[in-house]
Amino acid sequence: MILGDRDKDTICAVSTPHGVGGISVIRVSGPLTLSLVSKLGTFLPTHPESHKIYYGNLISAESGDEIDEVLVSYFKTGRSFTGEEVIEISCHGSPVICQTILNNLIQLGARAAEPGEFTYRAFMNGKLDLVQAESVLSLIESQSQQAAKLALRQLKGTLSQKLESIEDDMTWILAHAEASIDFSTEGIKVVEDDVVQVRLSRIESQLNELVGTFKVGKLLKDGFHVVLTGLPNVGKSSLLNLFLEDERAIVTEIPGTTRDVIHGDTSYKGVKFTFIDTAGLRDETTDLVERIGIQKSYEAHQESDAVFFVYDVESGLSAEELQVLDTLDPQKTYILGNKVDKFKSMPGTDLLQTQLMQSKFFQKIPDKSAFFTRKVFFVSALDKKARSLVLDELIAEVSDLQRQNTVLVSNARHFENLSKALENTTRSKSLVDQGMGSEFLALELKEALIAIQETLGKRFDDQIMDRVFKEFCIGK
Ligand SMILES: Nc1nc2c(ncn2[C@@H]2O[C@H](COP(=O)(O)OP(=O)(O)OP(=O)(O)O)[C@@H](O)[C@H]2O)c(=O)[nH]1
Ligand SMILES: [Mg+2]
Repeated sequence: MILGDRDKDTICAVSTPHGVGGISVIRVSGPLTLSLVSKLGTFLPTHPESHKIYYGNLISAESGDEIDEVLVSYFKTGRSFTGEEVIEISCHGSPVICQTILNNLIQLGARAAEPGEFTYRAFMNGKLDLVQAESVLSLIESQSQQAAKLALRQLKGTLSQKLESIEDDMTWILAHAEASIDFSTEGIKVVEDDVVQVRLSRIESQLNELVGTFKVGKLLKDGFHVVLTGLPNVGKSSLLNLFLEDERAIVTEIPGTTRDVIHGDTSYKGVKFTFIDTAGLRDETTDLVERIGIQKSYEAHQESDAVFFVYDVESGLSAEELQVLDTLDPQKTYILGNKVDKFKSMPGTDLLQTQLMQSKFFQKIPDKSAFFTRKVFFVSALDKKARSLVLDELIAEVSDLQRQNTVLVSNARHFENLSKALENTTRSKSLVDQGMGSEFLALELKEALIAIQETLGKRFDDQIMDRVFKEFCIGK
């Protein structure tokens, strides 16, 4: 995405979704913006005011035909999204009109913008750092209120500020370490090891905290992917419909009803959930379609954030079900005992505990009592309460972090860089502990600093730019 000379071109693109709409917005950015648009919109004054809207007709410079009745917003250099002179033309939302305006601008000397080029220019002109540029994309793509909130917080710079303060601390230590190297022959100590250790510990704990938020940050950004699994007829599809609040899957009393993987999205307390219903697991089926469905069901487990293992409380856990449980990852498995409506009183966990006791699955759980309070539910697909009962528990961790207003990391690139910075910081600390010279500390900490600076885009190369901006579409 390093465009070199092309950075000085005046670029244009439709910034609203493609297709028919009430209005569409065409964005133009670059040094020739006003002079080019003025050739089509002769109603514009020679010196328009920044952030003001002008109304008039656009006339084709070549044919003299009227193109459309439009509103033109003007943003002067230094006061726009990209930092350059920007005009946004709001025209009627027809692809034909948009294309005619773009063609006219291109004929006059503008160039069609590359994907993400407006945001790229904002970054190059210092309007946004790289973390903020990425949050523009997250905000555009956000599919839930919480994801949008998170992206907006990042766009406003909460994560960037935190990273900058870490960067300051690192720079301080590096400066002192380097000064110590210079004076080392004279036996002068520029800074005591204790002071360095305190700062390193602070950096380490801040990085640790940030890295630790990635799981939740990612869930907020992309939503929870939950797979419903279990033997045939236990009520997986009924529960899917309950969670989605929609009759999405077919429910019958015939075992083996669901044969393919069924997806559906829903939102709970502003968080996006994708539920995946799968074919009931059973060995004896001779039905080829069902077999493939069962295979897909196992594959879906791997990619999910949570697995809901559903069983029928009336019949209890069978040997076959215990076998299936053994194949699941206890970290992300929840057990849903379904069909409690068939009982007069709520069944306790005693029977389940006894049955689970012998299983490999159970042995892999570190905190068994927490498992029963947090991850076992007795529900009925006929009772709507089950939805909030289970989903509240799933978002408990998210809600906690949200309440504390923690800065969250939700982007894989940030996570990788911060994890690297954390490793280097931890190693720096142990070097100081071992009484190694400042040159070793400087070498190690420099790596950590680079990782932070790459995150913020204070250092970048083609590869980093490509990775960030390839996700964008044209007009952003
Ligand atoms: N009483 C009662 N019946 C239920 C409940 N949940 C599901 N059922 C019934 O159980 C039968 C099977 O339900 P499904 O939702 O199709 O079960 P499934 O697990 O998707 O079954 P397969 O797709 O065959 O694997 C249907 O007759 C449902 O009406 C429940 O909570 N209580
Ligand atoms: Mg089903």
